[in-house]
Amino acid sequence: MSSSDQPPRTSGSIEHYDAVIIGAGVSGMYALHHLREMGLSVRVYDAAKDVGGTWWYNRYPGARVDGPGSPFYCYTFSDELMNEWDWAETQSEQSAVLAYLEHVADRFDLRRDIQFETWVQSARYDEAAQRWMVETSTGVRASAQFLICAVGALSTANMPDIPGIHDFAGECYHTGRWPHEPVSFAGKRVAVIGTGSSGIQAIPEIAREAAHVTVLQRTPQFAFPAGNRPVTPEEMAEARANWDLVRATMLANPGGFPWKTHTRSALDATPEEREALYEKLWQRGSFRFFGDSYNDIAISEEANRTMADFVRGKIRKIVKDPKIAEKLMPDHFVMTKRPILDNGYFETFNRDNVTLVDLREDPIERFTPESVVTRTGEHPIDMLVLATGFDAISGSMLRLNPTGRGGVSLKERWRDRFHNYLGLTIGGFPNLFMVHGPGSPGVFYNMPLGAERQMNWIGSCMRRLREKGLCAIEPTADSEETWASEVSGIANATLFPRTDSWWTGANIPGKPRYFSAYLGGSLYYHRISEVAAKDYEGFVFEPARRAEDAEAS
Ligand code: NA7
Repeated sequence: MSSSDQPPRTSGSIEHYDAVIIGAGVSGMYALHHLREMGLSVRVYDAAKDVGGTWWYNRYPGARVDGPGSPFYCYTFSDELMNEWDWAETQSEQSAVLAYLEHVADRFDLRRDIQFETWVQSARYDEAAQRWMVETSTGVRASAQFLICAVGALSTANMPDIPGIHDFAGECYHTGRWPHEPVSFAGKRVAVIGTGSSGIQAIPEIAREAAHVTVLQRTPQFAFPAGNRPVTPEEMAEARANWDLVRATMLANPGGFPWKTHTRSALDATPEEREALYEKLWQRGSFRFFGDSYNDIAISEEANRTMADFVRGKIRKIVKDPKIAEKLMPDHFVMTKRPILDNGYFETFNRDNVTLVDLREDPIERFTPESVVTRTGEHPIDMLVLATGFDAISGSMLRLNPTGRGGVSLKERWRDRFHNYLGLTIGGFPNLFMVHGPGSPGVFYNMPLGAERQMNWIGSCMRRLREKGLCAIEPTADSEETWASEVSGIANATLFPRTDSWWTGANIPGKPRYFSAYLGGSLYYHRISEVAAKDYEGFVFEPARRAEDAEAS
C-alpha cells in the first residue's frame, strides 16, 4: 500500500491509487478520511466546486436539516470534532451544515486528495488487471483496486417532462441545483411544482417575498412542525459531557437517532391518551413526533389512521378556507411518504398572495414562454421553481453506470431490480462498494452516522482482503437473492410499499417499482457485522492474476 502523502504513481497518463472515491459529500468525505487513516492512497472526484454534496447543491430558501436535527446530524468518529463545533439551531440551515462540512474538510485536510469540478465519465472494471479504470471530464484517468461510490442517495435531480417547459422564458430553478448567487423573488409571480420536503420548506419563504406564488400540488402531504429553536450552550455542553452515552444511544436506535425507542402501541391507548400525546408532540415538533409516539404507526392501518386523522384535523384548523384545506388533505398512510418538517407551510395558504392548484383535478397541460397552463386556465408567471425531487437511492449509481465483468453495465444489471448484497456490493462488479445504496438503510438512517458505519465495514473488508493476499471480492448470485428476500420481507411487513413515493421509485417513469431500502434499522449493522465475522459469508474472493499486479496494488 502506498500512502497518500506521496504523489500518485503514474504510467502513461494514468494515475494509480488504491481507491477511487466518487463523491465528496457526507459519505465521500468520511470515506476519504477513513481509507487514508488505513494508509491507502486515495483520490476523490466530485463535480462540485467544494465539499458537501447534497448540502453544496441544495441551497434553496428554507433548506434545513431534519432527521435527528443538530447537533446529532454529524460525524461521530472524532471526539475533538464534537468538542469544537457549536450548532446554533436544532434544525440547522443548509449554510450551517455546509459550514460544518467545510470545517471537517479543513480539520482533516481532506481537500488535498479531492479533485473538484471533475465529473467521472466512465468507470470500467478491467478484468485482466483486476482494477477499476476511471475516466473524468478533465481528461485525468485513474486506475484503482477499489471503487467507492459515495454518489448520493438524493443527488440526481428529477426534471419533469412537461410540454413546453423548455420554452418557458422566465427564471427556472430546481431546488436540488439552486444557484449560488442570491435569487430575488421580490415583485415576481412564482410557480412552484412539488410539495415534498423541499417544496414545503421553500414555499413559505418564497411567499414572504414574492408578489404571488402558485403552488402546483400533485400529492397533498402530511407535514409536522419543525419545532426549530436555538441549541443552548448548556445543551451543547451536556451533549459533549455525555457523548459516549449519546453515541451509544444513536447506535442502538433504529434510525441512528439519539433517542430511546418506545414500544407502546397506538391501539393500546385510549383516544384521549392518543390525542394528548400527539398534541404534546405537535407542540414540541421535530422528528421526535415519530420516535416518541407509537411503534405501530408504520405497521398497522388502524394505528396509522390515528396519527393521520390527528394531522388532518390540524390542517383543517390551520387553513382558514375549508375548500383549500380539503385540497391539502393527504389521503395516503402517514409516514409512508418521506416525513416532512415544516416552518409554517399550512399557514402560508392563509396568505392572499398564494394560490393552490390541485393537479389531480386541474393538471398542467403545458408551459408557454410566460405562463403555466392548467386544464382550467392560464397562470402568468415570472419564475418557475422545480421542487420535483430526485431519482433517489439508485439514480446516481445508474447515472454513473459503471461497467463490470464481461462488459456488463449497471444499467443492464439493474434493468428489473437493483441487485446487491448487503446494500454495499453488486455481483459482477468486484471491489465496487456503495455507501447508502439500495439494499442498505440509506435515507432511513442518520446519514453521517450511517456513512461511517458502512464505510468502516468496507474498510475492514478491504483490509481482510489484503491480509488474505487476495485481490478482489464480490457477492454470489445466491447471496444477492437471499438479501433481496430479507429486504423485501421486512418492507412488506409494513405499510411503506403500499404508497407511491420516491422510496418505491414511483416518481420516476420506467423505474423498477419496489421498496429497495433495508428497513430493519440498526439490525442491519448486526447483519453486516455477522457476515464479516463469518469471514465474509456470501462473497467469493479472487487471487491476484499475476504477481506484478498484486505488487502494483
Ligand atoms: P420529493 O419528496 O420527491 O418531492 C417532489 C415533489 O414534486 C412531490 O410533491 C412530487 O409529487 C412532485 N412532483 C414530481 N414530479 C412532478 C411532476 N412531473 N408534476 C407534478 N409534481 C411533481 O423531493 P424533495 O426534494 O422535496 O425531497 C427529497 C428529499 O430531499 C427529502 O426527503 C429530504 O431528504 C431532502 P408526488 O408526491 O410524486 O406526486
